Amino acid sequence: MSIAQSVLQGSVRDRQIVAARVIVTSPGRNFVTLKVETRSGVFGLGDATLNGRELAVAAYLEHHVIPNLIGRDAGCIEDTWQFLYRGAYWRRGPVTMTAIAAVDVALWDILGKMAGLPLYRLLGGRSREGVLVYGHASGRDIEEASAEVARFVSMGYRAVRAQCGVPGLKKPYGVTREKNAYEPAESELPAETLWSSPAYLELVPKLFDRLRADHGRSLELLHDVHHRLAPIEAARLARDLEPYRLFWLEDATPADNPAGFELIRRHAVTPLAVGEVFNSIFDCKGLIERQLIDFIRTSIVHAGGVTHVRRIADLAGLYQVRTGFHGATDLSPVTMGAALHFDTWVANFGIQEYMHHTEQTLEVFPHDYTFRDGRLYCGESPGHGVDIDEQLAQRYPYSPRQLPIARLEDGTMWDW
Ligand code: KDG
Ligand code: MG
Repeated sequence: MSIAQSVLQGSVRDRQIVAARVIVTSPGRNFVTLKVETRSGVFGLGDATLNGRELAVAAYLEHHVIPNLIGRDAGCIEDTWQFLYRGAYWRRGPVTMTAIAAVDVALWDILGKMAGLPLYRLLGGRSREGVLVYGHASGRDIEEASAEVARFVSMGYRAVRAQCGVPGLKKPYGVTREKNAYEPAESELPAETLWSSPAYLELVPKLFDRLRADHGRSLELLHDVHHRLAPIEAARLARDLEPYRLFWLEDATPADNPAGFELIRRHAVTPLAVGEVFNSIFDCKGLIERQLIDFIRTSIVHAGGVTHVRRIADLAGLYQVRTGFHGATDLSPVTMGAALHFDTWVANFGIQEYMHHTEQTLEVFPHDYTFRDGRLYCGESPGHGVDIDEQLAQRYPYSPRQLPIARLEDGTMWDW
């Protein structure tokens, strides 16, 4: 009997989890991967990377999750999710939900491989051919940022996020020296950056005025504030940017207090995206139900995997809020693979963030997704279509890195 036949005929013995391991590797940047193995020899991979806090998730998996997995039926994805979430007295939080996501995605991968079906078909099948993605253009000044946008357009991108240096500020968020490579977690202890909301608020409308003049009206343009503004400042920026028709303005103010977004909505019709740091449907619920946002960015890796993010997307769909998953390079190719299957299926898809992983990263994680004409296409291999070369992974030992912090000129701590 083939593996696929045995699954369809319900061979619990074949599906039993016999081993699970955490693989930490740093091919260009740090990644944590969970490998779950079944008695039949079929294995699944889940991403467990939480930038700057990698070993916290690895330890949670090794000490508190893996011992519970051994002997379980890999096919009981929902029950395993509920066991890890409801069964734990201490719930939620980025570390726990990233660990649960790693297990969940690995189990969906196993199910796909055993059934001989790509993940998007298990979810309900194709809703679109390719997945619209946005790339990251950044420049030290407006001139350079516009030239970078042009470079992305020439590569086929239909949507580009644009960030730009702020005069007088060293290292503002999102501005990189190396083309295509964005990695803010660059030192063992957090680097200090300077922030000034007034200088930034003066600059950003000028940036988008120039981008529309240089690149026309049809290109989709996005911008990430990275939680730096107070609600009333965010409202002003969203209003000032209205003439430039942004696809979205991201993380305009911290979402700890969702009511802050009411102030933005009262003053502007610029679409808002929020949620890359969320890890539960309860973080999203108020913003979605009160229609305070237009795109939800919560990612599969940081919010409990396919099983939980599917519930978030369904809730969002009721309010015409669309998905726009986080896709920075600190989410491994395993997350990108799973996200692309999800994006290919989900009814209320909006856009997918896509930053290029380095060649080193891509060699360690062989994958079957491809980029063409501004869209990513998931492959047809069973599961999520991303593997890990464990031998190669061993050549890149963990290298501790933390994300930067931001301070105002007078030394006051700020949101980075
Ligand atoms: O680890 C932090 C990064 O993922 C974050 O800074 C990237 O804001 C980000 C984005 O929109 O991709
Ligand atoms: Mg962001």
